[in-house]
Amino acid sequence: MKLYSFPSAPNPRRVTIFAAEKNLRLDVVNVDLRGGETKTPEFLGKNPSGKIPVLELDDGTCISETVAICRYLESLAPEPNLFGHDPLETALIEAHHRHIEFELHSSIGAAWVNGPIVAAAGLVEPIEAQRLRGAGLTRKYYQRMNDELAARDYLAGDRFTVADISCLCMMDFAAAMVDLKPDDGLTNLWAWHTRVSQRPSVTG
Ligand SMILES: N[C@@H](CCC(=O)N[C@@H](CS)C(=O)NCC(=O)O)C(=O)O
Repeated sequence: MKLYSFPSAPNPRRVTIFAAEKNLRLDVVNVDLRGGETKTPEFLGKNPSGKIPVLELDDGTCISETVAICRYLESLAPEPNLFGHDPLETALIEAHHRHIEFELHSSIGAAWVNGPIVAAAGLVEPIEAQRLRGAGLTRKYYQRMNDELAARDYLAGDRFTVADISCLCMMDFAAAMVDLKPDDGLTNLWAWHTRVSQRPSVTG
């Protein structure tokens, strides 16, 4: 299986870590994201959204969207389970995961898309108010996670799940590329970050 990726991109990294947890081998193909390779007719044939990650199976079938790819990998290799064992746990993990995608990811995304790196690349006309709003909501979400992690070791409960992978990748991206590193005072969040960053799937 081929994974279309790009070194600093957080979404393909989610898939890479997810696959490593499952001991599944993916052949990584790095695309020229900044040079527009994901917008070529050839790549749009793999994913009409023109985004990575894309998982290409040996028969040429392409799966886009991080969560769809991870669900496919979970079906191929059910253990270790990362999406939930039973109806209730699956629902609770899904809820936490959606909060992270729809609240944290979208806030970081707004700060990124309207920030200096994307502007310098001439890709989007930045809107400063949107950048500030995204940054403010990101910081608010960091505080919320810090509060939640006072009562448990992982984001969706007492064990590592897909929600932790999604959060780790976005938080690292935000710190490295969007000038949105969580404050040092968020000690529960940083303890969680250290805990998950030490996993073999993350250290590589
Ligand atoms: N909802 C998609 C988002 C994918 C996404 O935004 N990927 C970024 C890289 S991390 C990308 O390809 N950006 C290029 C673009 O938006 O043109 C997913 O979860 O896979």
